[in-house]
Amino acid sequence: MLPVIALIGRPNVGKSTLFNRLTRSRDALVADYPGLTRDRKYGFGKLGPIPYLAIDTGGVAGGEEGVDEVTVDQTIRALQEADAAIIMVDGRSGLTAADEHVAELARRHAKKTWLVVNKAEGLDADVANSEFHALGLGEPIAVSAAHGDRIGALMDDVLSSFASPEAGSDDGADDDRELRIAVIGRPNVGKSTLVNRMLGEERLVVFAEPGTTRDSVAVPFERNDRKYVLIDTAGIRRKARVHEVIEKFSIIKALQAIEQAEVVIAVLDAQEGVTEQDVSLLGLVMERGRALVVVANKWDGLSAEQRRKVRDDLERRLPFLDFAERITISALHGTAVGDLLPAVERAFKAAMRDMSTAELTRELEAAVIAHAPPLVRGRRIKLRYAHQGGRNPPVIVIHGNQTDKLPEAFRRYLINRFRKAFKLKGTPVRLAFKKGKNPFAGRRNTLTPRQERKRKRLMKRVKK
Ligand SMILES: Nc1nc2c(ncn2[C@@H]2O[C@H](COP(=O)(O)OP(=O)(O)OP(=O)(O)O)[C@@H](O)[C@H]2O)c(=O)[nH]1
Ligand SMILES: [Mg+2]
Repeated sequence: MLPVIALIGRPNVGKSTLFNRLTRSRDALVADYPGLTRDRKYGFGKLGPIPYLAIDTGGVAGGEEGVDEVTVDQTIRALQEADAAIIMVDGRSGLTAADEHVAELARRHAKKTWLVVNKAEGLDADVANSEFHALGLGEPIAVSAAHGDRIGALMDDVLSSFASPEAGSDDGADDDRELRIAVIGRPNVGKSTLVNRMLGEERLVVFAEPGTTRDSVAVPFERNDRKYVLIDTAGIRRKARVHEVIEKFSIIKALQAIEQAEVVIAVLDAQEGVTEQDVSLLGLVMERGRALVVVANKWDGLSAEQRRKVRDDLERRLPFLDFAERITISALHGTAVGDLLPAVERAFKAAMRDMSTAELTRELEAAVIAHAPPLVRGRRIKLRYAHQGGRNPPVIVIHGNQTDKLPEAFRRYLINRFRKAFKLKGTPVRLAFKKGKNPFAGRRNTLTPRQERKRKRLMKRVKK
């Protein structure tokens, strides 16, 4: 499980600014895809020693301004879902009644707290901090979220109190290892019905056990000599009323499941269409780089007209998911449920694909010949060679000149070329760009084709 960090504070102290910094993809591998919501409250982060999940909250007003009950409720819920809270105050405007109110919420609901004095750039840390000792939340830490000052040190401190997740589990390279599949989606889209269908009726009893909000149920099973684990994020069934599924939607729970799985099955309700929450959840799957199968459930009972509309909706609202297979099913009747595991296997295989430097570079060259990159101030952007920088998801590292000027449309063109050439259906693909003449100097196993040929020649000579 990733540690969950909630950011709380009164309005305008800089919570969202810090959240954006904490969840920004470090290497800017995630491109700006059209249709993808940028405005997030939940996100994966990796600034510091271990990865984590961050929650942004609305500002809690207090004192003279009066209390907004909805925001307070949401803040309390965030604190309950989180393992630690960063309480933010504003070092320029000083201590306010609202800060006291926020501190009180933190004392009551947070498991661990860090008091952070923001907007401290250019201020003496001791002076900025002095009046906030009164909040009784320990030694304040002066930072600047906007400038990034001391954010690294803050996260080192916050995260050092949590154990690092098991190393090496991300790759999933081991063939014997079970394939972990997370089933996610909004409440009532039919996740439990689907999971039961996939497992067979006899496993139903598993789901009668209550859990907590944070827990998902992990169910191992075997099919065709292959081991799987289904991670079901569906809600809790109270024993008293087994027939009624009481499902409390938690994005954090979904994110934890995405983190633990190699492949995600995202379930939508075809009768409801694609909702805002679906889009933002799917965006998070993509941002995390997980292989994905999109399932439109409740396909039964839709007219031809309605079906066309849902198909349109999927294209129009989820253009950033054009890489994923879409399967229409009826979990209730079992229609097409058998297509899911093969699709999951295809997506996983694509996510784990190995691509040689020679093949990648050949495809890059062909792409550039078919469609030349643009000129920037009279100089053509040069893309020279490519090699694989990771898998699950596949990362393709491209070396050249002025690569930071490459337009988004061209990046997408390249991704589509690689996708076709290497059959990367079902997985996000990431491009990383490197500038400079000889980035491979002194490194092993990352030679360009030309360097590789030279190395082989040299090796032959050495052997003689
Ligand atoms: N000088 C300075 N300004 C900052 C810093 N961090 C944020 N700001 C500014 O403070 C303002 C509020 O920032 P937000 O991140 O939106 O604050 P928030 O806490 O999310 O606000 P609410 O969501 O409305 O509660 C913006 O104008 C930011 O640019 C900082 O470190 N230094
Ligand atoms: Mg905000």
